[in-house]
Amino acid sequence: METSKNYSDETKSVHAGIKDNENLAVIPPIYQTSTFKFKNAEHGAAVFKGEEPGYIYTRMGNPTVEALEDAVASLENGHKGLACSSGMAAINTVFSAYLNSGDHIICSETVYGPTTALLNDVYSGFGIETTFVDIASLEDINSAVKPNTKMIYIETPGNPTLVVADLAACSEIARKIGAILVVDNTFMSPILQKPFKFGADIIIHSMTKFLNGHADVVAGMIIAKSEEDYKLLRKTLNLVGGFLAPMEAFLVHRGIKTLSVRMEIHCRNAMKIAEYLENHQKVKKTIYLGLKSHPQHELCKKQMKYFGGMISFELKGGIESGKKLMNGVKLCQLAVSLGGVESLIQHPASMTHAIMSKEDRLKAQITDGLVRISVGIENVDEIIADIDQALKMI
Ligand code: LCS
Repeated sequence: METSKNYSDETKSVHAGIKDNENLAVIPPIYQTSTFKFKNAEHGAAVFKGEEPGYIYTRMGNPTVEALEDAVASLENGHKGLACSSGMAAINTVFSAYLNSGDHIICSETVYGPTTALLNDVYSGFGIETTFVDIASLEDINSAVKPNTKMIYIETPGNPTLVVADLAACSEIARKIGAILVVDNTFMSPILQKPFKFGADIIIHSMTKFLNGHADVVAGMIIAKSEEDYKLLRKTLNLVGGFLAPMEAFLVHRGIKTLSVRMEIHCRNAMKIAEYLENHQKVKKTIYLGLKSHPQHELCKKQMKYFGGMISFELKGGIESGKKLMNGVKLCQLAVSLGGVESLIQHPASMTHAIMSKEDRLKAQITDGLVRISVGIENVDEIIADIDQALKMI
């Protein structure tokens, strides 16, 4: 299909990126090849120079991967996508492309633990300084600005405390200081939130999560808004090498066909589970963007379609009660990752965010008692019954 911007997200999920092919297969073949032939020496030289269209070598481009890139770029209303071998590869490619020694980056203090560690443990060694801020506070962001600030990097909502950034206000700050705004949109997916609409410059996804949706692939995506950004990012990705393999790209593209319906059920189920948790006497605090009690609920209504499939909560008995809950559930699986059709439960302080120092975790309000649920698309009453029987054991 023409990846026309005029189609709805429901239609794009099913058709975007799919092109007519030699045998008119409804699902195009998987180009499981590392390299491509040239017709002759002249053709090879012309393709390398970019004077003739064609593929060269899969790290530099592959039709199966390109189909997925077109699909996600279309869903995000962006210019072009760049598929990466993981979400971390996507993040690293963006940092490598835009940050140089002597630069400063403002990063949300609430991001996936390894993103914090990548800046603290790797990029600091390259002479890049990071200030971690509370992205809910525009004052905090403004006061972190330095003359050499080149990038503002946010996840919204942030992993795992679901703190929300005001996308329009962040892009305004970035524009004012001549920096770029990079948004990790993994928790929302393009169905629920469109960061380009609010002025983001680059979007990142861990496609391991909602985009693929089936917990069987690790993959990432960068979406560029302009040809200039795309060219820089493509050159960087070719050189740093974190390109996505064709089979993985095929699987993610297949997963995206059901993205819009999956997101609807994730959101519906999560709302019901959050209401159940909020009213449970053993639960101290429930964090869900759809609850009126979420301090940024009104902002969420402005910049997202629905409130997502992620819930974090704290039990009155702290971490010991949390452990009992995680050991007591039967239908929900005790595992990290998120965004798949199955409900997963995990403990950020000892799992996804264990790589951060306790001090950094507490600054980001990732308390030891916090438990995170990625709500799946199972029957919601059965998920609640599972949590309920586990809570009775505490
Ligand atoms: N961005 C976000 C918001 C994430 O949650 C993750 C992984 C990544 C980037 C990295 O993507 P990956 O390289 O794993 O594809 N988040 C995980 C989590 O919360 N549990 O396990 C992985």
